[in-house]
Amino acid sequence: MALLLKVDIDRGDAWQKALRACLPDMTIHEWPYDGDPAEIEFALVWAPPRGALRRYPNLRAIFSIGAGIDHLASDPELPEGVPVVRMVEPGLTAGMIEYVLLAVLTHHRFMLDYAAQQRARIWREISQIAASQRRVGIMGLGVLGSAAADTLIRLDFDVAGWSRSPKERTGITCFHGRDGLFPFLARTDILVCLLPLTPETDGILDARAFSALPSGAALISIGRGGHVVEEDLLAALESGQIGSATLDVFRQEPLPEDSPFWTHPRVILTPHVASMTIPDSAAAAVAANIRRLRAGQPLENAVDLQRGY
Ligand code: NDP
Ligand code: OXD
Repeated sequence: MALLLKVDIDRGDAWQKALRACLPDMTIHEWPYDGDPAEIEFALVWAPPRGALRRYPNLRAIFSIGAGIDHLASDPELPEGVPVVRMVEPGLTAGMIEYVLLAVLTHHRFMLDYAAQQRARIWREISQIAASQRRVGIMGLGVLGSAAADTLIRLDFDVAGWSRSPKERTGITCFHGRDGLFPFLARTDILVCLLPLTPETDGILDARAFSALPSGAALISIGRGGHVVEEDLLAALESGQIGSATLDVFRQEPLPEDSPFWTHPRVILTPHVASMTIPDSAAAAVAANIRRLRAGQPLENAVDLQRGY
């Protein structure tokens, strides 16, 4: 039996090496695979073409290369009854902590303003605010949101989180559900979106959400581009309601050349790299789950496709 691997072409070798080290008995076929479909027992994939995974009659689990599984859930022809597992691995979490910290500190310490002042040769201090006075709000208190929140708490930021179900977390003011959304936004100076993209969260960052934030709030959008209504964000940036933004994910990726975000003076953007799955640590997580399945134990981090994450 074999594992089908579909990753970015330039990461194939690193993945092959990592998987061979953790699963020495597994045959690994890289996408596209034209051999016997019955051989494929596991798929480890990012964004397979619609219906492609239906070809494999003996598929026992689909592992997403990334934390998000919207690239799979959006396939109406995904094979039925085959569990889908999202990526949870320490390398991906560590990378996300770094990015959130970098972005929060960038806004907290006015780095966009100082960069503009530098270009204009202006020497001017902006009054500093204590981290304890800076209210960071994290949408999505899952694996990544919680890890980022814990790090920010250690730096003394005033952290709140918003999730679907109620939570109690030391040091985090927790809000949940639709009723909790607007009170959460109202107390958030720096908003970090780390939600999964689901029918419920699509377009959640719209004009109403932006106007619920304190004037001049910063946005860090690193969940999925579909969360943001881009015209509403541009309008909010124009009016100053959103003072600055760090954007890593977009409705259309790669971001079209004519997008106004490329040159917006109040925007920092990166090409969907807030964090990346690290083959060595991720292969270990996938291998552990395959061993679990083979031993008749439940898979870890299997998603609920109905719920969308
Ligand atoms: P998890 O599944 O661990 O956490 C998701 C969180 O979102 C949970 O707290 C969940 O609430 C909350 N949530 C889901 N739906 C709603 C809703 N309708 N209302 C309120 N809260 C909701 O995911 P991860 O932390 O592992 O990853 C989050 C996302 O980050 C991924 O889905 C992906 O889109 C994005 N990502 C982006 C990367 C990048 O490079 N830009 C890299 C990796 C991930 P509850 O706890 O109640 O279930
Ligand atoms: C993602 C990821 O889900 O890279 O975006 O893990």
